[in-house]
Amino acid sequence: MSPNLCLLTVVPTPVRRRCALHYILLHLLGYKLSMDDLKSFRQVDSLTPGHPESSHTDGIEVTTGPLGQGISNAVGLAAAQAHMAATFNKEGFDLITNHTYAFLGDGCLQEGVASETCSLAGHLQLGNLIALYDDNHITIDGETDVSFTEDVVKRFEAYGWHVQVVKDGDNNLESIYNAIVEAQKVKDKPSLIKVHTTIGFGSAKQGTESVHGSPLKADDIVNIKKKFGFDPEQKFHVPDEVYATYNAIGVRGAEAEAKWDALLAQYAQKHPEEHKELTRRIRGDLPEGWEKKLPVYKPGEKNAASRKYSEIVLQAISAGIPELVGGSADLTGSNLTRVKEAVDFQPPSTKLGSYAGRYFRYGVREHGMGAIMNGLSAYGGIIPFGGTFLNFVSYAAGAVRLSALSQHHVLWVATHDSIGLGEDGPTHQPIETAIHLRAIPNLHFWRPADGNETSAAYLFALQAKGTPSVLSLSRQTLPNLENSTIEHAVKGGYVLHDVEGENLNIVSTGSEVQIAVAAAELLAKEGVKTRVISLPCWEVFDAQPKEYQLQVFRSGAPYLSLEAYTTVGWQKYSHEQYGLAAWGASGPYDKVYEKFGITGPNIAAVGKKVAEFYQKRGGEVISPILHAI
Ligand SMILES: Cc1ncc(C[n+]2csc(CCOP(=O)(O)OP(=O)(O)O)c2C)c(N)n1
Ligand SMILES: *[C@@H]1O[C@H](CO)[C@@H](O)[C@H](O)[C@H]1NC(C)=O
Ligand SMILES: *[C@@H]1O[C@H](CO)[C@@H](O)[C@H](O)[C@H]1NC(C)=O
Ligand SMILES: *[C@@H]1O[C@H](CO)[C@@H](O)[C@H](O)[C@H]1NC(C)=O
Ligand SMILES: CC(=O)N[C@H]1CO[C@H](CO)[C@@H](O)[C@@H]1O
Ligand SMILES: [Mg+2]
Repeated sequence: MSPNLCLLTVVPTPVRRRCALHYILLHLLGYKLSMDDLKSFRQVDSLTPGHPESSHTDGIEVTTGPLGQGISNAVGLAAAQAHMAATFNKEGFDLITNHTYAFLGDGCLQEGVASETCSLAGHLQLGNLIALYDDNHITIDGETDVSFTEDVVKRFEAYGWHVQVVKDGDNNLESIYNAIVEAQKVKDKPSLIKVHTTIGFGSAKQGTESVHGSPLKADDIVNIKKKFGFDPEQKFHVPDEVYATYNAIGVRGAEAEAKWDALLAQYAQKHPEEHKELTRRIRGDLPEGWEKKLPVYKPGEKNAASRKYSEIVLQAISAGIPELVGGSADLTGSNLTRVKEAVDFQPPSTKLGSYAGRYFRYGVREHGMGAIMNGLSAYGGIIPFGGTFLNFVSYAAGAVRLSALSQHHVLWVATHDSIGLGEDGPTHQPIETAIHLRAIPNLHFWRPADGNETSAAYLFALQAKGTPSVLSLSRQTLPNLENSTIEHAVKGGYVLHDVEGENLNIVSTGSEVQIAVAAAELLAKEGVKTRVISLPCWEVFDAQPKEYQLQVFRSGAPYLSLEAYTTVGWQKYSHEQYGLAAWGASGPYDKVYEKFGITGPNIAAVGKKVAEFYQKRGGEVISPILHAI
């Protein structure tokens, strides 16, 4: 377990001064941040980037920067604590007791994601969450009068929070302290402490937006230092007594940690099984042999939608992976994300479940779900997954990209993944979503073609510690394709249907792979020998040895890509592309596929044209993945 000096989780809001304050506190408290690190604030390759990054700097628990994410991550951290405590604390063993503290500003409260998550935090009665709101009436554009005049106290009371107001946060530090102590006593509600402050307190520019981002003038800095009793000549100087004061806090933290370690050791004696589980989960190791439970299918066996294959996987592995904590943004029935024996994660007083429950009812809050899952993952011991329609993963984009940047192990079970969802029409049919997700570094976008590929996607995604995955799953039924093994699919791409001396290759994903196979069969009858490549995950395929990649994408014949999305990006793996030129359409799904020409016969016709074009043109057809750099 990481050294935990204060036994606090502090989630900062992403404002420059607060980022600097956070780094300074970490330095004073003895985290691995030197004075030189502080001096290289915001410089390339420093440990003190412009906004704190959790995978980068010691003591940073979540990456914030986009406003509203930090407070939302805090809700996830607090929920994780409630869950882990309910799962592992025993009589006499109050092992998991963390409070989560978050600082937030006007900007965070204006962002919609904070409303989603703070509303849920109130419902969940997360008494261990304490948020301090820096109520300074200023954002970048100036006075909050121009856009933010709501009554935050009433709003949070309506969410079910315990709210306190500190009138003079500039001078009355004791009142802040007292409010925190009060908040700690409230066990059945999250707490908001609204602290009235003056931005840039002490500066000639205090109380104005100009102190938000631009450095203070030299003479102003001199005045401030004098005002607070510092020597204006000294820079980057910490008086010894300040180090001593903070050191004492560090020592207190180290003592608390030693005590905690002793408690954990006693727990190991009294509850050996639970201890083994808890420490395994915190290390982030999966239980041994879990993957043996993954379903495999015979060719032609039970056609099903890949969302259904996904449900079968979850049902098969859930009992064996207790850290898998699921949920859905109000699409449980459609998403098939809730296993039969699941208990809801709910405050016991609601009688709807318990904190030990492993199924979150996120409500219709996709962005909030994403940000909360990041917090659940950051806490440790939990692998969260959340269900929604693939199209609505876009609603959560702000949280999804932070998952990838912060290396959170989070899974999205994204169903209704194309025009194949049918009647709901273009508002619900993802077109651009896949390429957006594929463009995010350190994110795996999986689009399995059948049962085996769905098992492969879960196998890879659950083992990919430090990488979030989006599993794109169909609403419509898909056959189990001959030659689609788990071993093949975990490579991200493979030859599903091989021929010698091919005239054409079709590369496809998910529900369109069967259409590619049907086209290949029709083409064979016309003498156009066609290979079919299934490419369920670009990023995983791109990480394979070049030699393997070139076996799959060998030179010789043209490559045609087929996917019921925009063709943008497919140029990387193909010479010609077939997909959707614009939005989808509402109608029965097979009719919608027909409308856009994504059928065996039409793709065969398109494929024939492609093969003939390249034959006629002559010359060598080089693999689309062969490049100089
Ligand atoms: C999602 C998002 N939008 C915009 C910004 C740019 N931005 C950074 S700070 C800020 C204003 C923050 O105001 P407030 O939270 O009140 O902080 P204060 O200036 O009072 O410290 C804005 C708009 C951002 N970081 N994230
Ligand atoms: C919660 O508390 C435990 C025990 O004190 C500590 O090991 C852990 O790091 C804390 N978690 C967070 C997220 O602060
Ligand atoms: C699924 O994979 C297993 C082994 O991984 C294989 O035996 C089986 O034939 C595959 N099923 C299909 C439909 O290809
Ligand atoms: C499956 O693979 C085998 C061996 O490569 C091959 O003979 C067979 O034609 C393949 N099946 C299909 C449907 O491509
Ligand atoms: C496990 C689960 O929640 N299954 C549900 C899936 O959705 C169908 C209808 O949409 C329900 O009948 C199932 O109970
Ligand atoms: Mg402000």
